[in-house]
Amino acid sequence: MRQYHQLPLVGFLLFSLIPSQLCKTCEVTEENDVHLNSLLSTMTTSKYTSGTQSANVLLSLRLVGMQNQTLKQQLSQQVRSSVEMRESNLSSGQLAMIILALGACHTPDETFIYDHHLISHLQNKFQAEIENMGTHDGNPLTNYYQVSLDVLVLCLFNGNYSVTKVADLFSPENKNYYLRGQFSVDTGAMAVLALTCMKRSLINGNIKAGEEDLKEINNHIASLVKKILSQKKENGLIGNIFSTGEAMQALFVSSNYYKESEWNCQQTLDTVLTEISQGAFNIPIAAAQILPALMGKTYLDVSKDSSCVSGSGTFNISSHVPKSVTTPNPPSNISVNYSVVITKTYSTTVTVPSGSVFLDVMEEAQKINETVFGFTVEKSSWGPYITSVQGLKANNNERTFWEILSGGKPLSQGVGNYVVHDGESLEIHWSKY
Ligand code: CBY
Repeated sequence: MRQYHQLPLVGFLLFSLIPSQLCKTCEVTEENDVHLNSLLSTMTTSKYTSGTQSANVLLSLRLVGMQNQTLKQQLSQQVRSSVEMRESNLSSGQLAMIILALGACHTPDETFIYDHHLISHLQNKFQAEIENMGTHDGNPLTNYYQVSLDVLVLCLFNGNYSVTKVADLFSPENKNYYLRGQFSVDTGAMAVLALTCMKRSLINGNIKAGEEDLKEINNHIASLVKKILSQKKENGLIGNIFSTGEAMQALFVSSNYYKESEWNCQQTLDTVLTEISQGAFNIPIAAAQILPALMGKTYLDVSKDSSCVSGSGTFNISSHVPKSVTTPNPPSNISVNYSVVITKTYSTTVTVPSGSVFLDVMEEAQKINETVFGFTVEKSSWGPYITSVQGLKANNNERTFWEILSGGKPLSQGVGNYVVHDGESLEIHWSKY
């Protein structure tokens, strides 16, 4: 579809000789700005309900050198007030993401981090994750994606943590890398970023540790990179569409751990661009998590002085809002089967307007029978998250959750985004991850 400049041989040779500390990236060319613009308008035209969501978007915009000062100011304000209003309620990874966003680019936001002692709060929250693992069969309070974010941020912002302890925690055999028996690419990628930050600090002498720790960290990175690459699909996506951006970041910073033939970055990039044009990244956090990789940036760039100067051209955000992907059919109703599965299955048929999402079906079913289909929901940065059905509550200490499926297959979107189809069989299962 797109023409790519052939690197002349000399350039190619030079490229192969780049010292291993540098990243190998592939980036979009100017002719694809249109795709990036659609991501940017998803991020800029949304209403932000959670501080973490704003933080993710702010981080992304700062990393790629977006010029829109007013928007960045607004986001930064939202992020700071979410800390002032509910610091103690934030989970460890939420706080880590907030620090990452505020600390990117050496803006006055940096002072906020230190005035509010956010690094020492994060140290405490990270400590609580570790303690919970000690008392609850190795299960953290949240999950390993967040624990990895914690370590990444403690490393980037010179917080205190034990290198030996972290090296042990991040052993690739740890069950927390797996969700429903599947290696979680999102989680593995975040761990590679955290471990790479630690490795760099050790090599630069910023932190002290024994030879053994460095060796262990190296082995973990190697093994995690292998696992990430093993999740590469034929079309180049890694894991699924929503984990690909983070996987790309991990592969950018670890290019000396795999052969050039093992990953065709360009193919991955092309597939992502096609998916963007089909509206796959239509929620702000999804757009925010893919954008840095498309510009060859990673979360490790946060510590660099140059991380926030924009590249050649600045984006030209079109003022028009992209059309919603759901075609505005004339109002008509569809009917779907809906079941709650615990040990017994409870089923019903529900009629909803076409274009409805999974959550609408659950609400209709709840109206039919509150006892059987009653549920509770919480806001998350990815949209609504189901916390209980029939009063049965998901519990991280027991690794239980409510899994959503269609036609027996787990969905890769949440209840607030998955648009249901006529005649579909939807289920929500009491599951273990
Ligand atoms: N973020 C987090 O703490 C979440 C980390 C994450 C790995 C995350 C995916 C990746 C990311 N980039 O943020 C993650 N999901 C986790 C850890 C979990 C578990 C959360 C519980 C815990 N211990 O903290 C759990 C329970 C296994 C889980 N995700 C469940 C679900 C399902 C939610 C259903 C419900 N009850 O509402 C669901 C819908 C899968 C299903 N079929 O049931 C699900 N997750 C999905 C689809 C996703 C993707 C969202 C994609 C989208 N477009 O909405 C995801 C990006 C994500 C969010 N989960 Co989880 C993974 C993917 O597809 N690549 C840090 C915080 C600061 O933001």
